[in-house]
Amino acid sequence: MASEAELRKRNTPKSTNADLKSEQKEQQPKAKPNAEGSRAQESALSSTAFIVLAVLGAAAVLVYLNPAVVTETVYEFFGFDTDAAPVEPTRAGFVADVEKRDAVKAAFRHAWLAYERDAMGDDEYHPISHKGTNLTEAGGIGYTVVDSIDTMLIMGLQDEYERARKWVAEKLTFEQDANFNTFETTIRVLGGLLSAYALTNDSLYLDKAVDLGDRIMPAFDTPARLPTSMVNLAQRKGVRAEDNKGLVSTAEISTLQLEFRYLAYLTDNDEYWDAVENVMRTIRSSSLTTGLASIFMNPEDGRFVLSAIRLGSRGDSYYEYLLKQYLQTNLTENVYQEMYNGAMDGVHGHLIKKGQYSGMTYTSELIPERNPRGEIQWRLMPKQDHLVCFFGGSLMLGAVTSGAVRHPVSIPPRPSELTPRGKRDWQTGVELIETCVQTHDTATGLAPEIVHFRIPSDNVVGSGVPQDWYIKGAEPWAPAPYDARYILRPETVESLFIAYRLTGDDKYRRYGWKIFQAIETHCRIESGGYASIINVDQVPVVHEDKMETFLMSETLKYLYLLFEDDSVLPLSEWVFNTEAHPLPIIDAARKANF
Ligand code: DMJ
Repeated sequence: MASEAELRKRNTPKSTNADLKSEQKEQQPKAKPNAEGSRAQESALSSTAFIVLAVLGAAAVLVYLNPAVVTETVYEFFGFDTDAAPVEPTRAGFVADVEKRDAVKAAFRHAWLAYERDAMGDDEYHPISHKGTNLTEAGGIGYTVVDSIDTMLIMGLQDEYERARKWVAEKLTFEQDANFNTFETTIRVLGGLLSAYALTNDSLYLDKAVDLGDRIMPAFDTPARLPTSMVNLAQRKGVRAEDNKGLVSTAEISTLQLEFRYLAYLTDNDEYWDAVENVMRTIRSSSLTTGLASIFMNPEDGRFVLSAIRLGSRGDSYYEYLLKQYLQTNLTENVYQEMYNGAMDGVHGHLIKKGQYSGMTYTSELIPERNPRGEIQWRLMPKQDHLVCFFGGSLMLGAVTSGAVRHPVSIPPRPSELTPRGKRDWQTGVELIETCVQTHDTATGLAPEIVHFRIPSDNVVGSGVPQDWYIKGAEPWAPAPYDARYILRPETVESLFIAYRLTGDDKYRRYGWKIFQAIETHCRIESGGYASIINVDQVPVVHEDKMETFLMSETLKYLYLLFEDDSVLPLSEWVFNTEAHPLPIIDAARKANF
């Protein structure tokens, strides 16, 4: 942070003195040799000079502290499309908010130390009963430890990190004869190991990642080469999930790519790359003409199965990884840009909606139904999962990369730096983030798991303008529905972090701080750890005895980075996997081959 003297120095713009002098020059010939008049004129002159200096000084302070506000004002004044192309991109002046950043770091320690005390090495933590559990009876696979390691490195928690590393070195084994979810194991454990390796260059993590990757690879042995939902790590065997008739989730099979591609890059073993690229090839050849993807596929024939289309569960990270694969290889694999652009056109054409009362931007789902004649019709369901809140930040990130005329763009981007698609996506991204922030307008200040938006057929009665969104089934006399929970999810703060990095607009930090304070007030367990709550609209809250691993891997990491200097993990050099594990942008010789 600049000292006051430094600020003052910077805030005395050169033009101010010059302007003042020319003003004085102009005034001199008009002055009458009358003493009183001359005193009056001198005093008028010095008040004018004072006002000019004060206004220019205030403007300079504003520009220095928050360039985005000024840029936005200028954009708004002249209209979004009227600016001239800059020769050089502009950049917001990011400074860490040390106090808030360190408050988040303290929260991480509060979570980690409780877990370490009560459950070190167990996959999951229950902070109220002070217990840990494993995902299977066979034993743990480092779900919480590995998911948390890179956050410790980023936060500079050296002692905690050393102990976690020791556990990985001495206790972590994947020789567990049980079925583990292919997607979750990849994004949390493989992603965590690869990120730890990228941040430290410590071969321990790469060796473990290779071991785990090799055990997951047999999951791809299906007729269509789409990975099974589960994998037995000791038997090295893919296992069809009993639920969903052996079908696979689109998001789950298309959210392994960053991890396996980076593993291939590090090891020069193209088999990892081929396995995940095959999945993308199959998806592309089976895709709907709208660019959208149904949430289930059949691993037998590689085709989409008639099922819902949404940006929430089972759909979300398909869209996220289209963009991130394009980012991972530094915008060189055009097929991902093409798929991403097609998907974003589909999303805008079919899923983006406006609330009927306050005009909030939200995303709907499409549900396939058969009409009485047996024809398929798609019904719009105005339901938005908390999970969808990653999408605002993702759209903004896509706008400044896939949707940019040239790279890098200014911070925030100037309209002339974005393509029409980029401008559209930026605008929708900004609006969706506002919507997600507004869904925190609850008794606790935390957003529910699922919100519904009102549509005209709801026939809302009563006076006044109702809020655009509501929690379905939430009635004062009834038990809280599933939708009303907050389970420490990261998606809104993830978007706030990205939006802040791309704009420098302090409002994103203010939103993030409010959410952090609500977590502190309602989810923090005094004896250690944080717990989910079962109803965001009930105070005092009722806790659920679970601390999801993504609190430490994602929620607190994104909050920390929101208040950190932007030289830490710049978005031009790192791409975050869907569990917030940063992986470097790579100059891979290998490119998409389809
Ligand atoms: C995380 O495990 C990942 O972000 C995943 O993509 C979906 N959501 C959870 C956190 O909400």
